[in-house]
Amino acid sequence: MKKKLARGFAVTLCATMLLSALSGCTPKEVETATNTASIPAEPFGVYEEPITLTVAQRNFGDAIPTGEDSPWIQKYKEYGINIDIEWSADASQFDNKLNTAIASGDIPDFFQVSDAEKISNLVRADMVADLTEAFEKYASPLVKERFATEAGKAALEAATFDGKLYFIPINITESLNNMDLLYIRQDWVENLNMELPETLDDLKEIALAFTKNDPDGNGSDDTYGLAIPGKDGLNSAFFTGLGIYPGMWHDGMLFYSEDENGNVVWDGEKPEMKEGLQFLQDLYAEGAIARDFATYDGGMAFEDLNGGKAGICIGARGYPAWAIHNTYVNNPEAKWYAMKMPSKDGTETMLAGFQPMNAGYAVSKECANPEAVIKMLNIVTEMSTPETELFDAFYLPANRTESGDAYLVPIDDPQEERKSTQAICNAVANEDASELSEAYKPVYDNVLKFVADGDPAAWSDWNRFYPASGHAYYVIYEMNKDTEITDNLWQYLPTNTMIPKLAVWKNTVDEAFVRIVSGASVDEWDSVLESWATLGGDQIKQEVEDSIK
Ligand SMILES: [Ca+2]
Repeated sequence: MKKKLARGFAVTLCATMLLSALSGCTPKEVETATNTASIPAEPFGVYEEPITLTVAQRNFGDAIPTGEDSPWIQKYKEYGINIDIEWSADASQFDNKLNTAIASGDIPDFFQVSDAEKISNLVRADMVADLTEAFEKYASPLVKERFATEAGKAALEAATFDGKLYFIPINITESLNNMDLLYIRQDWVENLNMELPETLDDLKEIALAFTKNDPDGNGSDDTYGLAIPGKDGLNSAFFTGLGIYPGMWHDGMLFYSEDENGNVVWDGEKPEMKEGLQFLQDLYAEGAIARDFATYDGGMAFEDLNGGKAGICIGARGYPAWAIHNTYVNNPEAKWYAMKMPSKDGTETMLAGFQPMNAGYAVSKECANPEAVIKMLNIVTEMSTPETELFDAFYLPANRTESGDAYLVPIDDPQEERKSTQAICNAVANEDASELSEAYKPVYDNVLKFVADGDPAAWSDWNRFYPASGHAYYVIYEMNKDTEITDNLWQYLPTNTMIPKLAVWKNTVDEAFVRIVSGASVDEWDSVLESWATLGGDQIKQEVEDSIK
């Protein structure tokens, strides 16, 4: 898949011209930095004559200083890199301030960009440096190794425009990390003498029994099946049971795939979409979904789950850590079982691959030493990775309490969660933590502690990391090792034409979802799709098609 400049730019031209017109600025004419050639290409080479980089920094109220006193900034100094914080802002104000800086043409040497619109504006306005050569020459073997992973390669490609690398991608994740799971009250299933679901029909039967057959055995009609966190709870993982992925992904984009004729389609256009809506409508009609789910937020859904009112939910691998962790505290009989969504016929459900990054570091075209940012990336990576010469446990990701913005150029191993899960699960299986990194020993201790004495404080680690089916992280990283993943045909951040259209579309879909699940005809979905075609659906589909030619 080769990305063309036209993908992001022809379509963003108007927005950027508007931006320039409003601010009265035109893209700056700047010379390409020429002094990199005289510096030997050493990934950790110290600048004999210290250089200074200006930076814009987001603040998160971190415990560790994020300003000049940051241990990271002190560390960079040892390499002859002085960091001058030109401006900083709270996370809530940072984007506004950055927009103003971009519009006025006055950007610092480097800064984080976390949305597609700014990324394409910066490239279109020719304000950011081409990092291709600096990355090639200066990136350390370890950094290159991280970017050589499947997720790393895809992220680099997403940050490459017209063959030039303009951003250092961050927040790179493996597709497996985005996999949602079905969580089900196993103790209720057992109370009702039922079996865990193998098909969607089984799941429906269980949801209805949770609603009607007193699964908690208290003699009162006080439970229901599936908790949905509000009208935008059109949970994509639910539809994976039908082999489609119609929901909005985490960076606001839709999932596109090819139909049997090889045409690009949004998954919501496939016939399985109506099947799924019918399934949910059936549950709602029988009271197995809360009557007022449309007014729910996440907190209300979690309250129902933790309070023993609802027995099924669909969500991320972290749910046992922060969403449903109080169920066991409230009721030591409660057992949450994590599993992949069952499918129609009991075969394996699909896994969907997302676009691999949602943010990046940009370097100003006026920065005299773009390679210094690559060096900082090398230093951070080395210092936070055990078994490297520069490693210092203080900088280990698991030991850091500050946000990534404090150390300015973070790149964590995209496979970190998979590797740590495997290490923890292996250690627990062998009851031997001698090979386990210090950072993961508390998790290991908790898993064994829960096995020994059922300590509620140890429940969420046990529920996630115990090496057996039913345990969230084990299910995701160990039981899916060889699972084939269907990648979204669109692997980039949404373009400027997509962003506003998708925001409107999301509202339309949310409302249609509520209407249909609450009882309107499933055929209403056809007219919703017709309106989408003219409101942007066809145009976006064309962009997706063009991107894969
Ligand atoms: Ca009951």
